[in-house]
Amino acid sequence: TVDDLIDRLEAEAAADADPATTPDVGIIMGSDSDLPVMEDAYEALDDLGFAEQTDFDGAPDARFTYESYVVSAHRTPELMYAYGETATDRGLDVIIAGAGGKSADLPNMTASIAYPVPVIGVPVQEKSVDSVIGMPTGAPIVAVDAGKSYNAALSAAQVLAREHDEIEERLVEFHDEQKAGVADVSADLHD
Ligand code: RP5
Repeated sequence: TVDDLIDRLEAEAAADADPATTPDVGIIMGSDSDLPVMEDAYEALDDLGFAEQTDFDGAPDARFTYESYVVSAHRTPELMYAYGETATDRGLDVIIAGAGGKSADLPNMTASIAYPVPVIGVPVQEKSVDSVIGMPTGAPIVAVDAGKSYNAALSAAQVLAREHDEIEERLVEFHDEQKAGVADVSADLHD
């Protein structure tokens, strides 16, 4: 139940776990119908060598990990509050939050609740952009364009790279691969 999930988040926050064993990136989305868009964030993090972490028990599969939950601002506001309020104590360094519709409130509300943990908002559709980015002065959110959850994950990794050289190296490698890809495509044009 939602209450069980809230209890779990609060227990993890109280556990004072070693930050090296907790998820670094939290991915949340308003509905499982957002998954086809949000899956690109998982893919980007996987590409960078992160692993998905489903619980705090035992050693994670990789040094850097992400978790994901469906958290609805409107259907489960208590869970949204619990997720945002426990973010720091649960060891999250950055949150990616996606929501769709015209009232895509999960990213912006989570940004306010989890502050100062940075939140990268993903408007799931074009019509969700204003709702996600429309924050008052003093209440920041970082956001990508509609549907660009892959870039949200790259941005999350950039945040982590300020602290972790390993992630910075992976990001530079990724960029180099992209450059090589462009060069290859150019070469193919003249074949
Ligand atoms: C938003 O409402 C969700 O983020 C989703 O994009 C949209 C529709 O949700 P469902 O009705 O498909 O669950 O809050």
